[in-house]
Amino acid sequence: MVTIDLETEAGRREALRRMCSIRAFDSTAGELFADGEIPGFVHLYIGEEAVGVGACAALDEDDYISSTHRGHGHCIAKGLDPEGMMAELYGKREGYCNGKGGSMHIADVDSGMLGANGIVGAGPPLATGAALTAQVRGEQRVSLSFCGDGAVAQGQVHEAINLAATWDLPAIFLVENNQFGEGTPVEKQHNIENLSATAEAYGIPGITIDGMDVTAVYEAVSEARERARAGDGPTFIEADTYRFRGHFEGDPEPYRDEEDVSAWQARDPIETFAERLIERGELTEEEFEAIEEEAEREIEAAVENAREAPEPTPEEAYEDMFSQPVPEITDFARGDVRADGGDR
Ligand SMILES: Cc1ncc(C[n+]2csc(CCOP(=O)(O)OP(=O)(O)O)c2C)c(N)n1
Ligand SMILES: [Mg+2]
Repeated sequence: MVTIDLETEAGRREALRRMCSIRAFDSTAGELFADGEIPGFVHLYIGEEAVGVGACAALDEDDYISSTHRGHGHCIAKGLDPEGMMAELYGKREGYCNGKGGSMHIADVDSGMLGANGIVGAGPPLATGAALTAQVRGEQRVSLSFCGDGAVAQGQVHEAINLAATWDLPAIFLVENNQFGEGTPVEKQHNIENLSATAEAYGIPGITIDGMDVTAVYEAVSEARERARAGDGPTFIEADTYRFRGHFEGDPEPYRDEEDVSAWQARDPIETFAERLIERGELTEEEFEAIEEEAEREIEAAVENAREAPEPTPEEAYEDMFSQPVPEITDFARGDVRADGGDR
């Protein structure tokens, strides 16, 4: 069963709501970062919401995703709670990774979110691994990895696709072609016009779709998921999209023109989807505004909660590092031994 059924009116409204939630989360995260209120770095997903939401809507709750350094949208699309995410950005104990991950390392295995990742191209091998687990265990789970156009030039991405293709693993490789890897335009990174042509080398289907259209993403991922579940192996999907903000907050963006940004902004995935729903008589302008306002309130509440939430204690820095406790580290954290192993 898909998480959000875009064939239904309620499903379409939920997809719109989730896209608005991502927009509100990342707009706020950008402001908080600029104000110096949250540590680390933030890469915003604004403009790319239709990719994350369309893809995760087509997945089951039990399916897995792996993400990127630009992962807030993937988390919300997969159903993670903005409150736990915001607390994570603030480095608080209530965060999804107890405040140790921050923006680029939010993970929640229970929700099928295997992790955002600061290492470009590190997501596809995780998805291939999870898909292999499902195949070995005879489970029906599918794993989808999001990665960027820049990541497609990474060796480990090709190893991951090759293995998944060769073993017919239930995986989906979804490339978010947002036209740039940092400040390098996609045509200066690759010698092929459509990145989906990569699929040919691995003998799997490859398609390029409009990543600004949540329905197009949903349909492509639904088909890929059916194929994966039938045991026919992975699909490579390239979703053409655009990041409306800089690579990171504070990026002076010398590599692109205002006109290009405006042309893509005119195809805003939230506005265009809402317009379509209004044209169909499923939504009114007032209802759309109410959805946007509710999303903003939800994120404001998440910020308030994160501000009030307790800081982790220094001792907690040594927890959650290994799945099995390492005695030397635990003893060190307790203050029983010195860093060089000697007694205190
Ligand atoms: C292995 C590795 N190389 C380089 C970097 C530095 N880096 C961070 S994001 C980025 C660009 C990635 O571009 P893309 O995959 O298109 O993702 P986008 O930022 O456009 O979403 C680079 C080079 C990194 N984090 N990891
Ligand atoms: Mg990119």
